[in-house]
Amino acid sequence: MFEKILIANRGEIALRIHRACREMGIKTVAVHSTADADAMHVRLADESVCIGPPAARDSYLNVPSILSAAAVTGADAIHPGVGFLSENAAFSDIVEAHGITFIGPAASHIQAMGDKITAKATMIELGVPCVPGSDGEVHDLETARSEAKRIGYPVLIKAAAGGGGRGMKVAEAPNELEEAFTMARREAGAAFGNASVYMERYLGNPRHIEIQIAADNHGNVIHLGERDCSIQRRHQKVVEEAPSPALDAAERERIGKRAVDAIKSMGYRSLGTFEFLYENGEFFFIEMNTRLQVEHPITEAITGIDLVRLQIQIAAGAKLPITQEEVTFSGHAIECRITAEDPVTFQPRPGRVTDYHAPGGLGVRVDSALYGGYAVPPHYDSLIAKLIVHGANRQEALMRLKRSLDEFVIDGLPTTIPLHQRLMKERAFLDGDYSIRWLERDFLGS
Ligand code: MV4
Repeated sequence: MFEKILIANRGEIALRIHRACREMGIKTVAVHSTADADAMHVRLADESVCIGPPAARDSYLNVPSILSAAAVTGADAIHPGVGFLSENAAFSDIVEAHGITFIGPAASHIQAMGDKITAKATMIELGVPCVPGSDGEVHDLETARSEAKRIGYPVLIKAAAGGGGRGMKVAEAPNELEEAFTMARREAGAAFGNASVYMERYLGNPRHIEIQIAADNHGNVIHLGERDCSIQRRHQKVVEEAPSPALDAAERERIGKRAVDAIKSMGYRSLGTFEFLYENGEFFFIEMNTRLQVEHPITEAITGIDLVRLQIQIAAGAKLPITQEEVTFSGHAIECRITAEDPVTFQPRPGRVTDYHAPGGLGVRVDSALYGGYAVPPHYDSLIAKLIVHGANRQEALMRLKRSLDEFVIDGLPTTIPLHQRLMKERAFLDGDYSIRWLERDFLGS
């Protein structure tokens, strides 16, 4: 097992990884920007190294700085967390080239899944159901026209390097195709330095359901059920729950097995997530994430498995400690992402926390790096806390969530707690009757 892990991240996720390391008897190295010198992840770590100025590109994305920090402290592994360098194949390659273990999948798998066209081609090959679409990249308008005609309108044009909705354009009818195709290519080129696009049938009202998998280096693979992440705004998830209110055990087992079989054929190792759109009882693969996810705690809640510990054990070469038959799903978990934003306009509003009280009690977990007196810096993602509740069933989880939100005190800056409190009174949410469109279209009305 590793003796010392460098955590190349910040905020609640850095803390989450630190906690797993501590329980495993592994020393931790925090890295931080000058803006994060008094951050909680720095305070708790065994050692810390300043890696640059506030801007992420000069610190949390500064590869030479992070490698130097690992060398100086003698870390034998690097955990990239989420975001930042977590899905950067070149980073994982260079880490490994320095004799340090990258806690994640092989660089080749990060690379392959990072290209959405390759990812989709791989899944089609392996029998995972995908959204009907173009045969790979669409190079020109003429091909776009013939492919759209074959697929059927409305169609969606997507960036191969995409994710997060950038470079994505809908064409409802043939007369919209030229503009959508041109705009998608331009946006993709500007955002990713890669203008290549592909096409899919546009699904109007799906749910976003993702399957968590874990694979070791010895060919053992399990799935840990699904998370329903349909409650989102502008491609930022707001609430996630597990299990999905839309699935039954038979559907879970069927799609879980498909994902497990695909992972086995790929020879993939580490944690991974299959993202699906789910509409009219059908799953359509869209993307695969090759990292730990922000919403992993809801899976931990219903399975009792520490996903970060598992990820570290896998990276160290261990076999999965359990088989699929030994995975049990218990109760229901919901996560609210609390951000330092105006709860109505969603404008980021960083500031100093004057008073802080986190809720507690049975089935309540708070993952946050906040403390009283802490100044939330303006340079990074506005996520400041995740409230995760677990109950014997969805009803109990909802009851606990409402109570915990009422108990949560974060004073000194606006947060989205009031938004979550309003959500908990919405019939559609309480009934689990929502799609990826619901929050923006029906609840926020924007
Ligand atoms: C789609 C789609 C509808 N039809 N693909 C958005 C980001 C990227 N990861 C995939 N996305 C979508 N792909 C087809 N063929 C709708 C979305 C989408 C979405 C997906 C998941 C969660 C939230 C979303 C919000 C808007 C659009």
